[in-house]
Amino acid sequence: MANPDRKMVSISIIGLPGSGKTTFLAALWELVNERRLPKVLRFHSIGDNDQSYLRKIVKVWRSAKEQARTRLIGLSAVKMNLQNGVGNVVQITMPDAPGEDFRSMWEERELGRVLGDSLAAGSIMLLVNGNKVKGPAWITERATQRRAIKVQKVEVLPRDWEPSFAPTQVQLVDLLQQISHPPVGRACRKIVVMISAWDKAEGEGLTPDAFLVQKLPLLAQYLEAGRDGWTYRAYGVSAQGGEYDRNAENAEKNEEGEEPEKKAKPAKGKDADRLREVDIPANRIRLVFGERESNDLTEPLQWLMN
Ligand SMILES: Nc1nc2c(ncn2[C@@H]2O[C@H](COP(=O)(O)OP(=O)(O)OP(=O)(O)O)[C@@H](O)[C@H]2O)c(=O)[nH]1
Ligand SMILES: [Mg+2]
Repeated sequence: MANPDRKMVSISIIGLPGSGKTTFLAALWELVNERRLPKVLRFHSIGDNDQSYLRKIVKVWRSAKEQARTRLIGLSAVKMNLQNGVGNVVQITMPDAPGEDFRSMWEERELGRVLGDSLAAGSIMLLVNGNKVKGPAWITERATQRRAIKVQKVEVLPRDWEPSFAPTQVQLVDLLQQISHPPVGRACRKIVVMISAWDKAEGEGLTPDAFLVQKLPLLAQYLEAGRDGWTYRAYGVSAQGGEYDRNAENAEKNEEGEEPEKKAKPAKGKDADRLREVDIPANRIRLVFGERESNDLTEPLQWLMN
């Protein structure tokens, strides 16, 4: 039976395939269980939660290996009983869904019952891989590039448009619009935009807010305009702290042609050895908010809950 003193909070972690959802959850679980580091929320109890999935992904995270694509496992329920500095206990529910489920909300206009129920209420954490943003192709930019390299415009045959051709930000804005209205969800909620793989994105010298405005202007303007009543914050997160070793199962998929852009990359992550040597593994984590940096992944959860 549910404990009456315990607050129940649901946070839906959403994002396209490869946006860093599973890695974020693994890093969060590592951090809340790490007694040596200060944080806003820490582990309280197992309760009646099944934590086998969290234990499994944390093991992979600690070994500095990339997580398996969640589509190979399917949606997993994730529940954590956490406690704040004054002893209040909160049970946070954050299901880990395959990014393909969010992609099919855009491409096929389809949504399964279990995922639909989890998106209906509560706060949202939107993961966007800062290393994989597919930007719009501007005609003026293309023309300038052609002039610079002195290449004539080639006549391309018209191709039928498919939803998968849409830029990342178009897919994400549609996703947020869908979950802001019945029958899927409701408006006026809190959202954290987590720009993941921040170690790859930070080289541009932008704050997470500036990254959002420059790289995903449609998403930034949609949130800012407040039409669906979102209250938002943007963070940059490096849940691994750098590049982990590739997962062989994911590589196998690539060889079958599903994600060919990764095929040529080496199995060894360039930062993996260094990260495995960090004394307290949770110290690999980095979270950036404005100009501030910490490793407290529970701070955005606390903001989403209040
Ligand atoms: N460099 C770097 N890469 C990261 C970081 N976090 C995640 N990644 C990489 O991003 C890719 C996707 O990470 P996942 O956590 O599996 O993403 P996901 O959203 O769960 O993906 P699906 O399960 O397919 O929906 C993997 O190659 C990760 O290694 C990070 O902090 N730094
Ligand atoms: Mg995943």
